[in-house]
Amino acid sequence: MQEIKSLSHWIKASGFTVILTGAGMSTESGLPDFRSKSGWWRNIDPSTVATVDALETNYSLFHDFYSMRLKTLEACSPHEGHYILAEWEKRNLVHSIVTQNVDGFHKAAGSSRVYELHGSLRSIRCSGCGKPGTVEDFLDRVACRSCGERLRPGVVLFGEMLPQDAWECALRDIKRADLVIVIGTSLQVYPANQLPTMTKGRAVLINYEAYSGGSRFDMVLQGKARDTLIELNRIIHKSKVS
Ligand code: BV8
Repeated sequence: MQEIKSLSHWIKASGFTVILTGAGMSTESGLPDFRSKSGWWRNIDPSTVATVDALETNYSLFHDFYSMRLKTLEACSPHEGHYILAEWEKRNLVHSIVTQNVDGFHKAAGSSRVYELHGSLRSIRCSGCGKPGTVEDFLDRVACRSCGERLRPGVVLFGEMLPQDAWECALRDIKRADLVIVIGTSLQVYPANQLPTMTKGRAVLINYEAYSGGSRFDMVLQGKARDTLIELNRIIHKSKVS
């Protein structure tokens, strides 16, 4: 496919490439995404569970939902696409990864400059004093061992601010990028969905479903993240040898 060949040239020519990923980056690891037909929100309204209100007034639903997410995560691991992105960072083909994902797979695959805009599912903390807790205590519904308050995953709930450092680093890198490659996201969630419009460089979208949003992209590749990254990596390796 000619477009994928052009993208491989853009990647090699770029002096500063930033990757922005969403849940579609991890579905081939076995983690459902959110808004696809088979996603988490298929029969759960996010505003009733991924909110501070749910944490405070409906802890059993909140706890059930995030316990299920944590148990699903334990059975899954990064796929070859995550490892390719980590290899590209080592080869200076990628500068950083901005992710909406809370699965920790980019770091687990070896990427080191990763900005987790929506936090991390496995980083449990007390909703009262903020002290760290363990996944085991959260799953067993053990209260905070310091203040007795409820434990929660360190994810950004709707209505919560994003971690300032991650947001600022992401914004700084995206603004500076020659090339931003957006992988596996419906771009429905603010303010992450504003990032592709903030780059001065080229913006490329790799997504399974057709994209109908407002952001302008210089290229849209409709396809799966893992297969597309494997093909891109093959072309880049081949051109390196020849
Ligand atoms: C904030 C909890 C203030 C963690 C999540 C009204 C209008 C507009 C905005 C708002 C509004 N009312 C409120 C808001 C703001 C709100 C928001 O955006 N709401 C939306 C939903 C209407 N945002 C917030 O509250 C944020 N905080 O704004 O604070 C502020 C202001 C300025 C600056 C800073 C702060 C906090 C956002 C909350 C983030 N937390 N959930 C959890 O449980 O995980 S959101 C949830 O959606 C996930 O975290 C996920 O990361 C995020 C984005 O979803 P995607 O990753 O895009 O996943 P999705 O399923 O949607 O799409 C996957 C795509 O991949 C699909 O297109 C699919 O086709 C594709 N795909 C699937 N498989 C593959 C694939 N592609 C390629 N290959 C594959 N194999």
